[in-house]
Amino acid sequence: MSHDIVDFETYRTEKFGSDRETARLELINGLSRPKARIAPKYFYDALGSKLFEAICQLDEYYLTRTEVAIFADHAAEIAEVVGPGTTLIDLGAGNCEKAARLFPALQPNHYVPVDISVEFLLRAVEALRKSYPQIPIHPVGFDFSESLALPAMVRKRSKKLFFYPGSSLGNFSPLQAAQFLTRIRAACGERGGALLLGIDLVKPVEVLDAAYDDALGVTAAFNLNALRHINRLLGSDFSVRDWQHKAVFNAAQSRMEMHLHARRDVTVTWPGGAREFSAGEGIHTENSYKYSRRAILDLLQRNGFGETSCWSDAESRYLVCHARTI
Ligand code: AVJ
Repeated sequence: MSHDIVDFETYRTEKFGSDRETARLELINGLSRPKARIAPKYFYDALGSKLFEAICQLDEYYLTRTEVAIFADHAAEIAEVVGPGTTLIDLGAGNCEKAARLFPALQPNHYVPVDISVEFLLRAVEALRKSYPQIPIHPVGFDFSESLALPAMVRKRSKKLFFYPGSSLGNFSPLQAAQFLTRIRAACGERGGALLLGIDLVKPVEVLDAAYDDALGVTAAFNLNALRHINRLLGSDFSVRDWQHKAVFNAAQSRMEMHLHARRDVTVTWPGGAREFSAGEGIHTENSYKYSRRAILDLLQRNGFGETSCWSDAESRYLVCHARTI
């Protein structure tokens, strides 16, 4: 355990020494725009990660359980396509549950969970090591949305399988998604590698609305919790009570959007700055793009991945794809 912390700290200081300052500047930039916005990665502090786990248990949030069912129903075929002896690199591992469920079928040689929420990740890894003592686990804590600069001991491994489930690719704009896939392609190296992707599909708006504005209000809490996280990072004084969760489907862009709307006129201050919001004004906190099967296959093909195999559920709500580097 202590080995991981040292390992992580060393890596972080070398490569990402100014993470906190970068976050501060990025937040100030987003909050100061005419249309205020923050990146969805700010949902995921320790409480945010727990709230997301709770979202995954909601009836309305079909994504997680549909994906779980696809992986369970097609585990043998997926393992066949993947082949033996991979280094499984789990981007946004969270509680590592999804990858762990694939261990029996995939039998990876090595597991590399990557997540921005480090304490949460290390706790999950501790438990995982007890269940799978035979699989070497090398957790890495960093924000892979900006760069995929993995530690050398991971970089030099062959047969890399990047695992990017949970429709997280949907958080990127199509252009960012293309750039991200290109980075994964490069990180696979020249001896080839592959990507195992889970992505949400386009569907009737009522289903989407319910999934992003659930009856219990867990998604609202998840969205609002970003303000508490920002207060800690920025020293700002957001009062959660002043804000309201909004979810809306943007059909033109094929994306679900989450916003926080000011319930009254609000002034938010932080060391060195401030922003006024009038009642009803919003902060855009997330885009969750919904793809057609065609669109995702095109995106993969155009950005270095081919020989694609796909699996879906009976209602075509969700898609899992395996694609090799080309
Ligand atoms: C983890 C990005 C896939 O977009 O559905 C859940 C996050 N946002 N409820 C998604 C989320 C609102 C989620 N992803």
